[in-house]
Amino acid sequence: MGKLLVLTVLGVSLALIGERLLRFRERVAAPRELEPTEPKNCHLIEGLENGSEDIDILPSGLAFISTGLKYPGMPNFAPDKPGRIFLMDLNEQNPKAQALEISNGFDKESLNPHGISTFIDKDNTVYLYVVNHPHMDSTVEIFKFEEKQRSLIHLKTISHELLRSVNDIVVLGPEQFYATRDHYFTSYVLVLLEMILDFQWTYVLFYSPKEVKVVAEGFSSANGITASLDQKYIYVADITAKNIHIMKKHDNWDLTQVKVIHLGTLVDNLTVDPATGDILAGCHPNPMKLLIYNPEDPPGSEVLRIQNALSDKPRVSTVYANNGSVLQASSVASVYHEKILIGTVFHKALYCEL
Ligand SMILES: [Ca+2]
Ligand SMILES: [Ca+2]
Repeated sequence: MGKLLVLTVLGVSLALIGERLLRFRERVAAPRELEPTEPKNCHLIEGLENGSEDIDILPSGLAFISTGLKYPGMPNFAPDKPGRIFLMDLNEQNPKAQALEISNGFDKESLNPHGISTFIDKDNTVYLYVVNHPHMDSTVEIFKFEEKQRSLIHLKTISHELLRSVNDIVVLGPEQFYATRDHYFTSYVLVLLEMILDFQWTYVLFYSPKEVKVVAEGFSSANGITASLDQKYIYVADITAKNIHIMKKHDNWDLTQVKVIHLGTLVDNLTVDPATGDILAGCHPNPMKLLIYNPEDPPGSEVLRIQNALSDKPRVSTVYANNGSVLQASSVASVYHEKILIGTVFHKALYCEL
């Protein structure tokens, strides 16, 4: 009887793993046919050769761009160079990307910037919050932006036992933010296992100096996060589940799910169009090509716009789609006055007119 029990348990486990493997294959191997789509007058931005993972644009048109992300399993073409934060003034006719100086004793060599979020205080001081992975750890760095000097003054490093494998943040008050955790494990082998078996152990965290708590969980891999214009709703991208969760924000900062919008493509960072409230999603249409990089057959890029996300029938349209011949691995898109800046995990950004 003992052997029969062992065989039964083994059989059930193998069947479960087999089913998860099949679902994983469906999730990552399914190719997505792309109809090439491009807005007007697109050109690549020089200076952002090491990627433009996340972009946050101030109401004044100044865009912050995080570059040089080193992330396990993702190609990096400048592994010895530290990451940097670039600035572009989108009011200029031909805006150029300029690296920002960082002051106040911050260890610039260890900067490995991932998701970013700006916060404007009541006195109009601009703060830039940066998810950092120094030595593959996860911290959130708070910088004060000095516009005249084009520099960032480092104010604080936030670390916490719940701030692990952080991907992106959205700041909604002084030192009050939501952050996503994209993996439960940190070792690459276990991360792969986690992806294949789809444990759904990742979450959204709320951080404030007084309270740190998990406010939403059960994501396959929580990635980009942003807030609606009125800040009543939080939008969370679940990259491997290929969807966006619309969450209601409560007074105690807890989140409850309103709905899930399925997009059928890996959804990375999210921004909101300041003029319309539409969600813009930087997406990866070819998961396998992203996981196994081949310069001869690179991963493509896709940017989707979601209109009326809160209504019964949100409308999803393609803003940009390319098979990788122009733009590889788009991770974010942000708009300002009929202009769009599309960032990528490891290559230059693309700037177009809408
Ligand atoms: Ca972000
Ligand atoms: Ca991301």
